[in-house]
Amino acid sequence: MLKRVERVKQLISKSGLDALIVTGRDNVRYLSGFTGSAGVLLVSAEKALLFTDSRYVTQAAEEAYAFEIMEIEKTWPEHLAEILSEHRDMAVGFESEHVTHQQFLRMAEVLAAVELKPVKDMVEGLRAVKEEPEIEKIRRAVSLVDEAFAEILDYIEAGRSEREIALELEFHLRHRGAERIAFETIVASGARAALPHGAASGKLLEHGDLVVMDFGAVCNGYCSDFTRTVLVGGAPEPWQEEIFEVVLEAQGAGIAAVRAGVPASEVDRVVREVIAGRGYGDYFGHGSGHGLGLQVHELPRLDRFSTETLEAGMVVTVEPGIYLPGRGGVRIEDVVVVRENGAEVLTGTAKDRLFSV
Ligand SMILES: [Mn+2]
Repeated sequence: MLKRVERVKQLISKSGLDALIVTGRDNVRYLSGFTGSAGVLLVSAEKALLFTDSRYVTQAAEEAYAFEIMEIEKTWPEHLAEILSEHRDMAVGFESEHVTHQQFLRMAEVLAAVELKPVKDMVEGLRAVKEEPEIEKIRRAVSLVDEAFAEILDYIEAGRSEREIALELEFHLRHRGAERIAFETIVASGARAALPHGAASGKLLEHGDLVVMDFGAVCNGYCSDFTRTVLVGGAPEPWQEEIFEVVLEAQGAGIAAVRAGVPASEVDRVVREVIAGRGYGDYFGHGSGHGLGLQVHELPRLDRFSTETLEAGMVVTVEPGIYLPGRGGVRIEDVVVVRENGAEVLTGTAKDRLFSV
């Protein structure tokens, strides 16, 4: 944690700030180690303070050992104002994406003597590049989804509902040690497989359905994210086989493009080129992937608007899909670590053929 605090202190001074107020829950956790739901940090060249309420004082002292713990009795802006009262004309950054409008009004009122400056993605930018122990936690979360997927294959059959499949998947994840699921489990079958984010519904699986399953586990705070598409019963129809092959080729091309120094948008371009080249460009709307860590979606983004460059230690998904409205869809998603000389694929589940169950 100390190294992270030192790095954010460098960013604070490089941005012309005297201090930073950290309110994003995952940013608080990343910098301090504190996992509770109510914590605000103040970081400056001299100070590393954690404000929390009486419920969390003991826990905060244990987890955030590098921070001075301040118990909040009123609201955190008032406590910050007391701490900063002797510092006039100070430039204090706040996380504009992690402050409500009400909190901002309160800050502006009680911190009138300091200059409040909105900051975006400062801690998120640090979080994008993982330390090896973080990668190990993600690796564990990925191994849980691999195991749960292997378990679910025997369970999937015509007549079961998407929600039953989701429940069973979530049971396997929790049973094997996941703290929780990383996001609402997607099980989308038949025509619903054309909905890129079709949360599991009461629809029953039918013979011949493609089923897109997208789910993740959280281990030690770190997420996994995984998608495979299976076919319920028998042999695929030609169109099912074709979109599966195109998605598989695009996903492979994307993974092959991942390397330190490559623009994140380049991975998306390569993926999109394969899909468009086969005539399905209009049926792939979302980005090709995203970073993951404490959050299931974090920096960098792998889409055409991304301005980030891949760096060694980033962990990203590569997840193209093709969605044919009214018919069905296919998505394949793996988690990879960006290394100097290419991608290290963490996901272990095979993908070279359409699973038929
Ligand atoms: Mn994803």
